[in-house]
Amino acid sequence: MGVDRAEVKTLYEKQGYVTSIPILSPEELQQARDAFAELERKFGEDYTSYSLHNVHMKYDWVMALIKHPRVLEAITAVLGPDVLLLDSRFICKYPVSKQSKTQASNDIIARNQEKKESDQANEPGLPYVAWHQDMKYWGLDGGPVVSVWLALDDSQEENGALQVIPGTHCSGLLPHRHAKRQGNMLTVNQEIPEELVEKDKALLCPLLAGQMSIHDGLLVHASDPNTSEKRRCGFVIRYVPTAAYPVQDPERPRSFHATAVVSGHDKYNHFSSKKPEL
Ligand SMILES: O=C(O)CCC(=O)C(=O)O
Repeated sequence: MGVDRAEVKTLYEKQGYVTSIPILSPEELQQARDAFAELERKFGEDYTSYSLHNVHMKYDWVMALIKHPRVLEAITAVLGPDVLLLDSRFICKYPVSKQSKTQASNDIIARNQEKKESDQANEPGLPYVAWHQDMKYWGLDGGPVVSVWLALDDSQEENGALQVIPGTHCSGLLPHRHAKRQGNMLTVNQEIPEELVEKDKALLCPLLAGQMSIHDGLLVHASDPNTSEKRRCGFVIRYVPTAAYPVQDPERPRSFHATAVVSGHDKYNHFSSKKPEL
């Protein structure tokens, strides 16, 4: 099972994303799922839904996913040989029956179970990810950001798989505002106003557990709530070429304290001064 680097690069440049790239063997997938289950037991699901941020600094198995040879084969095909890990986070949408009252009231859940899926996708309160571009959040220049979405569970329409609008990586950075609908999982609650999102062009990126999709930092993407009884856990990894550098935004000061060179060499050291003293 290898990655066709030329195909990945061509598709990525054309569409802004590539999906269904096989990464983990059945044994590797099982190990990752077991290790994640241990974190769920230790921290609880309210925490593991979105707060496992940059835990590659703590757990070798997480760093191993980031440095997985097949992941890096695809990433270096797109970014070239010198690559820096910027950030990582698990994003886990739990089955509708397990979501806590802070995320959705029991009344909403009970009503959801009787409603059609199309209605459920618009239910207020259930965790979802609003339409956005990753670049808006990162504030970088000097190179693109590539995001990996590595599936630990099958990710389908009913449990809120990623959706993308192909080609939007060529549209530049769109305006963002605070999301109007409750439940947006994004850290700063950003969203692109709906009149600027061509939702009729959106495509779902379903993945089997162990596969990944990759998308450009300017690609417009989102995901609906999990209205099923199946967990949807993904590991999101952001990579940049070592030539990229942080842009200071006085409205949103940022620190990059979890970076690491994962391929090639870093002759720039743009991020190294941002690391805390050990
Ligand atoms: O996990 C999701 O549903 C959204 C992930 C996302 O926005 C991203 O990978 O950039």
